[in-house]
Amino acid sequence: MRILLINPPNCGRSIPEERYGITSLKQIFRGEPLALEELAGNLLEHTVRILDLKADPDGLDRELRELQPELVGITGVTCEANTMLRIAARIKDSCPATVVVGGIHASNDPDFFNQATVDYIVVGIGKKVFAELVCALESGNGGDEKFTDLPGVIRTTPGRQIERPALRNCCADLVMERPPDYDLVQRYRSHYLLEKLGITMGFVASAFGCPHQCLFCSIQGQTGGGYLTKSIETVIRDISLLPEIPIIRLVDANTFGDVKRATALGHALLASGLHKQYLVDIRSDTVVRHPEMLRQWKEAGLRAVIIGFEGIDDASLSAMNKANQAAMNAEAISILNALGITIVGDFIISPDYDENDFDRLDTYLGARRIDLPMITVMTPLPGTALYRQEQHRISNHNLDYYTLTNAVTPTKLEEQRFYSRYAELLVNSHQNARL
Ligand code: B12
Ligand code: SF4
Repeated sequence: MRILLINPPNCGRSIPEERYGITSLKQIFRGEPLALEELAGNLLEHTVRILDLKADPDGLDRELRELQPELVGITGVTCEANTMLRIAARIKDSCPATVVVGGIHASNDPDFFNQATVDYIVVGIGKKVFAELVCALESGNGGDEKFTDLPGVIRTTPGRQIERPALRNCCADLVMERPPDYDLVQRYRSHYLLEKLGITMGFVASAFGCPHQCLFCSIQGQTGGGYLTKSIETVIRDISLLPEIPIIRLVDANTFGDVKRATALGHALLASGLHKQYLVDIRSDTVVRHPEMLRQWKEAGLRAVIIGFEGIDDASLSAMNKANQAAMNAEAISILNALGITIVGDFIISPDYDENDFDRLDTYLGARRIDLPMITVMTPLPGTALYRQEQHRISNHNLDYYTLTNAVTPTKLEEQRFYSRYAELLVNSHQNARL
């Protein structure tokens, strides 16, 4: 089958920019569409192309003309969901291809895609089941009922309620024996830069899901709450497939969810002689409980960790169900500073922030060495526990604004003041930013 896999363009709208001319809060992100490379790696029997509209925004008509796809797969996060539907509509207008959507938004909010321009929605990890769906469609037998037997696959029924499949992803769904097809994005490689350094960065997935249940987080929707890891050999193999790339971002939500395995991975990276630098996600409590593991990872090339600190006091952490304490965050910062590991620190500001809350966070960030603070606005993403809690307060339902840099519930401060303080916070905390 001829298959086109599409990564949406950089999209998402900005309230501070549109209403108040504050442009500094809108961000441009770069990185390879690993989801599509993973899917393509399990479609070796087919003719597959990846179109990355983030790198090649005008490429759609050309790809449709050249490949004449029989099936199109589209990925995307929540702020890209409207764009995914627009792309689906353009495809349906121009060719008879079957359209399949998947990814983090489709997994958390499949109902959103129950539209005439979409044929199938894939919920969850998808690598195994997507190949099975393609085979079933290619063989053309069985009818729609057969496809709905595939775990995580939903046949759209516009105008009628869809049935959400029970999600029980397991290690077999990772299809480890088939690596991501990195060659398919070779033509875009120069776009995948760590901008501040001008160094190319590659993505490798080593684990899926997370053992925790933070209120705002949409990762649960991907694995149904499970935490699944690739074998150490698979991770080393995938990294080796990017020989020219000096920096590897392990894109896992939580690389260290299983400490024994993470320690073994650190040893293997050191022994591999790969000589790469790594960026990984870790929780602060893991750093505090296992500093020796961090020391060993540093030796293996760990350059930076991304930590969801989220809040600066126990009350806010507890409200987010973070299962962590402010003291852990403080201790983790000291440990990482002492080890010389760069910290990318995620913080979430609430639309309920008042002047005092902004002052406190500003003071907190000024007093600590967090090399690159990333500050987002608490956003009830559809499908999350936070969404169920905050649903009645949501004043902006247009998913284009769900970039995590807009308030979609009313702000306590006057709105312009809220965004001015937010922008000011970023300027102050980024004065000595480094990665
Ligand atoms: C790498 C990454 C990026 C890269 C994405 C590269 C790209 N695609 O162009 C970049 C840096 C560009 C990026 C940008 C953003 N990101 Co981002 N990103 C991630 C990260 C760390 C890893 C994603 C990944 O590659 N995973 C590995 C792949 C293999 O897994 P996967 O994506 O889930 O895909 C699998 C399945 O979902 C499924 N699947 C996926 N797509 C499809 C499609 C089809 C057809 C099928 C069948 C199956 C399928 O199969 C895949 C293989 O098993 C995640 C966190 C995480 N750990 O998931 C956040 C994450 C996805 N990002 C997030 C966000 C919010 C953003 C931004 C809005 C910025 C921000 N404020 O953080 C922007 C959006 C871009 C824009 N403005 O338009 C959120 C999304 C939450 C949500 N529900 O929207 C996440 C979950 C992090 C978080 N903060 O919680 N991101
Ligand atoms: S620890 Fe991180 S990945 Fe895990 S649930 Fe919390 S925010 Fe999500």
